Amino acid sequence: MFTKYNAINNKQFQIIDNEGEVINKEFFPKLSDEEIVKAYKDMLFARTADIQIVSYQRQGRIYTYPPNYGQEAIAGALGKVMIDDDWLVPAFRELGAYLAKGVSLKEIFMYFMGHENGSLFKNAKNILPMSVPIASQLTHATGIGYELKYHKKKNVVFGIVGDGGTSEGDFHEAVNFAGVWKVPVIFIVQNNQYGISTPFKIQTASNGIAIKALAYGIQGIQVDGNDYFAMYEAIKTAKEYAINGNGPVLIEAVTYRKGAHTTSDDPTKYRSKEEEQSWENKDPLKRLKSYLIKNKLFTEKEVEKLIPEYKKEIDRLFEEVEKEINYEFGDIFKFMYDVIPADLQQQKAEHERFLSRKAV
Ligand SMILES: Cc1ncc(C[n+]2csc(CCOP(=O)(O)OP(=O)(O)O)c2C)c(N)n1
Repeated sequence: MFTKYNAINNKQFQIIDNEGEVINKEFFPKLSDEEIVKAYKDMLFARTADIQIVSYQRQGRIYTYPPNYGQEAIAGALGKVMIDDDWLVPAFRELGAYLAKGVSLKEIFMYFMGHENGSLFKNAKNILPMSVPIASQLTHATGIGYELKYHKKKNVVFGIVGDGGTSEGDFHEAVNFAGVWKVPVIFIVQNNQYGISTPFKIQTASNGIAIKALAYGIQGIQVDGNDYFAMYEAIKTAKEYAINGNGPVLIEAVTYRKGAHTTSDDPTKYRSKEEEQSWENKDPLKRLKSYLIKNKLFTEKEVEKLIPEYKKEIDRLFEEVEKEINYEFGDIFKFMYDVIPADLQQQKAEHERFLSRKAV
């Protein structure tokens, strides 16, 4: 695959078109029909959860959330390739991958409700916490990769970052040293065209991100990030390549953030309806659904039946969290320092005064 699709010829790797038609039979993945249906269901579940979480935020029941919609094929494909022993070093916009790793939806809710236990990831092995300081996670990914290589382990690290994150120094440090040390790290850049309101064309003068792999002396490939099959095949091939001691791979997954950056952002301020519409045809769920329907693996009716079932389950879990979650005043000051510094003590005292006045 890397002979045909690589950073030098800058040819985007694709397997299905916008209508779900297979246009690249040579690389069609070896997945059973059941596995493909399951992949679609997982992506649909992630999207349904996303939409529900945004609505909880609008109801004032959750603080903030970075919607994933439009990007589900990347996390879905990664979730399928990744095994328990592989490491997931996430950013914050890959819900399907956390769920595949064993993170519970309840933990995700708690995280965005500002609760400590939201980062416990109790049943997930080999995962770091979500990383909001953009790209800082990638140096950890390279470090973990070093350990895997040192101990001759047969597993890999998946380090996730956005297009905006590639402009950070940490991206350079992480990818550069991964190349020098030839460690088994797959860097997946979710190029969703925006870093908040900054469009990709002013993020970098480079012709894409995959091409940057060349300068680091590593393998790079640009993939249609809205094509589940292409993402699956690219990630799987990259994993085999890295496990066989060939070093890291940089995957640029070209996609579109259909929603807002977070629930406190309004994308109508910086992008046009026409632009949004043009990406609508490339929607990853639509494309995979078209494939399934064409191949008689699934029907529109079945999809319509699934969504309310998923919603019900998601609401049930959210209501459980609302009942279980228990904040105590002072928690916010408690967990960062052994001895609370003077400025935080002052803030704590001020807040206590505020609450006592509010009580009167
Ligand atoms: C080091 C750092 N600088 C700035 C920010 C503020 N910030 C939060 S998200 C974001 C944009 C990230 O864009 P991108 O990496 O493309 O990821 P996306 O949000 O599109 O998934 C910025 C600048 C931050 N969290 N961390």
